[in-house]
Amino acid sequence: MTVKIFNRPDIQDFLKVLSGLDQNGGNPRVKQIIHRIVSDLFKAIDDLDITPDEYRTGIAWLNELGAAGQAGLISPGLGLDHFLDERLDAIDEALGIKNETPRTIEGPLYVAGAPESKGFARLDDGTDADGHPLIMHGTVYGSDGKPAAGAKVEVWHCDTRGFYSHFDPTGKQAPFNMRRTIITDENGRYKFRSIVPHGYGVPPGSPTEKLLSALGRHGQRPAHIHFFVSAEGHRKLTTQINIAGDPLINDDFAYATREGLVPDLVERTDEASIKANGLAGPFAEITFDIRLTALVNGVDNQVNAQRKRAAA
Ligand code: MBD
Ligand code: FE
Repeated sequence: MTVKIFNRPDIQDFLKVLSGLDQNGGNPRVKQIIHRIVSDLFKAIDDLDITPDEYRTGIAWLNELGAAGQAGLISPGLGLDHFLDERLDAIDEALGIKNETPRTIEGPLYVAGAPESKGFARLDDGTDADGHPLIMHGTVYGSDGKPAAGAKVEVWHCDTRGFYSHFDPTGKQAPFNMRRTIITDENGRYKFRSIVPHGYGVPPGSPTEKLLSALGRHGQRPAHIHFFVSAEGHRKLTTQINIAGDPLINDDFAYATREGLVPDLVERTDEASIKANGLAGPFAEITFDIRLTALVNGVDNQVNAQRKRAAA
């Protein structure tokens, strides 16, 4: 027996009432969004005959997810972060804006306030003994195609265990380990020394992992390095690069891999390069230039206030 009640006039009226659409107070945008999302949920319950038991299982999972602080983790896992990027790309395309360095998702693990330096920074504190040294560098270009001096390159990545400082379950890492802000030099160049990060996996046994498992999916990401890049007169770029050769590059649970964001990684073994970088042995080198886009009518039309809200 299939029962469908979604289209009943009293149910449709009920949706308006529970969304406050019959009230003068409140926020009209919130009312509009809640009305739509709860309507879609009602319809799904009706169409799929979702039982009260199934529904309560979902509610219990949401409580677990919130208690674990993982709403920002399942979000990329369910592709929503990537979908938002696809929308920003489509908006740019409609405006005739070309993103030569593609955007990709921020993820939930950025921390503001990393130490700042000019031109060069060492990101790691040397305590990750398994780390293979990495030298990464490049030029930030402005929308005029010229190197952007004084641009801000914020960079963060995880260690060889896949753990980020400030989110390390072992509590082992010092604050801001593998997080720095580098201001490009007079030639628009940035450079850093660190270690090659490993991939990331969602916490074992977590609500995020439980849902992914129920979908027959894994919660692993290929090794990657995050960037925010900003400069006067330009839109802030949020992106990541992948470590070339990682087997999960095209199997990322967060769907962040994009063409143009997998630079070559060159293994350097010659004494001259080793010496020139003040290292003791072979290291990996990545060269990656970054091209920013201009403000639109004087503003960043895609500014993301996520960080400001989190700080408030
Ligand atoms: C990460 O390190 C990350 O970058 C994303 C998008 C999700 C989870 C962990
Ligand atoms: Fe990450």
